[in-house]
Amino acid sequence: MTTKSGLRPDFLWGGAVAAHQLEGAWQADGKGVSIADVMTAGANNVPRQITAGVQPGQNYPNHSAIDFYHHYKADIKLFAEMGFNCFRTSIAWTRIFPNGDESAPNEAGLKFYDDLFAECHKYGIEPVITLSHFELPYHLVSEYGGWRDRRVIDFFVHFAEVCFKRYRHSVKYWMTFNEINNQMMYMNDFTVATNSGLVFRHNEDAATREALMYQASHYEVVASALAVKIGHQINPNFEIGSMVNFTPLYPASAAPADILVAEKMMQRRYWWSDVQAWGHYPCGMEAYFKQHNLRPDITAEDRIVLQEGTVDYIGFSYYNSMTIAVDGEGFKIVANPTLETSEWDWPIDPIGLRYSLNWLQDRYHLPLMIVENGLGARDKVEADGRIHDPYRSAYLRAHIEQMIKAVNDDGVDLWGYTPWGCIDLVSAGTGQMSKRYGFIYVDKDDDGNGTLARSRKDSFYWYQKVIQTNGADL
Ligand code: P53
Repeated sequence: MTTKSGLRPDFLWGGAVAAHQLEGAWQADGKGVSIADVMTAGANNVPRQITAGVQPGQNYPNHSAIDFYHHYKADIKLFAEMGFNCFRTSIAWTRIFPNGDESAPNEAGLKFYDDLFAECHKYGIEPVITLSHFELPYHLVSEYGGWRDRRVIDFFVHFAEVCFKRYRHSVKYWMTFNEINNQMMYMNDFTVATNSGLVFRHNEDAATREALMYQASHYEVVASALAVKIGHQINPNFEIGSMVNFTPLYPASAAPADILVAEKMMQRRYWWSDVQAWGHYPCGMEAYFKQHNLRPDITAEDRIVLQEGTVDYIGFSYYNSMTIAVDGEGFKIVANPTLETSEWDWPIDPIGLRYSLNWLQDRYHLPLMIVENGLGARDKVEADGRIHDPYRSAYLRAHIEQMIKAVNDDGVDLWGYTPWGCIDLVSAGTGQMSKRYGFIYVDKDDDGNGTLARSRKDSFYWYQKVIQTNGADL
């Protein structure tokens, strides 16, 4: 059965956030320090620094964020007013295990999410939960070197198991690792730190970085598979998905060398979801490891685990496409002259979303969920307090149109849509507040000043109507 738009009647409409980007309260009720708590503020093209522990005099925007920890009741009420029937957030690992390697969880942290999920259910809002969204306990980074250490698998699996048991009746939709494939950009310090808690030492050159990234990634896909397996034992009705950043790579021209390099780089970018969906490494990656003399520690037992813990659906973020051309032995990312870009230089490509849905459906034959999409933009508060943000609804409208085409014309099995940052929060990439995604404005600036008051933007009412009509009235 479908509705007028063609979407399923139980289509999941909501919004997405991550604990570290909105909760604040970084030391409340026994919470430990996470990797996000040592990320300084950056700006457009000014990278955030990862400091060695929390240093005096630095600005760490995630420490207070928008203080959702103390505002969640009022915020969820606003989500309910918009008509959300789902809400994607993450569980801050350090609220449950402050250091990451304890055996007993922190009851106060578990209780916070009991209350949060109960508040969602009060309004018929289904939580969609990411277990690890750039929130590795910092202790695991400083003492174990992050995911370069196999022991971190057990710490994660223990964390997952505790959450699955505690929330077995309050959460049905889960994802293991947020944008697990970002780290393919292993030369970017921020990306490897957020994904895997990898902080490279000075003597670790490019080849070492690459090898460690594959090692950490392997441990993560094993941990993910173990979590899937245990989760299904705890509650067979759980739907546990992977979560990849999906950025299709378009060949810059019809030259066969460009087509091939785009295809090869797609293989290198999406092997994480291949493993999570298929239960084994794609042959192209096995060949790549051999060719490059990469010898990740992959045991025969690991390979069995991978087979036993395949995911139920594919969750993915979609913001933009990228365009790639062959460049000597390698490749380069080039501008796509057919696309406009945002103020933060992200291309805007709604058709790319339909392309992505087709690609993922054909590759995995699994249900899909768009768990992030959106436009980071500056907003202006008018004298009367209103916020006119037609650029935001225009961006989302164009993407929802393509999503609906993918469902109706291409037969894609799509469960839901949760645009990113439904309430303004701290940008992951830049640490800014001024890069806003929300339907709900939060009064706080990049220097941390503001009342934290919430107000409805014009897009709030637009999205409310979209949800009310299940996507028929855009
Ligand atoms: P911001 C890089 C590239 C694409 C998506 O990003 C990314 C990142 C990491 O910065 O992250 C995802 O806040 C991520 C969210 C993040 C969102 O996209 O840099 O899952 O945590 O906030 C938007 O504009």
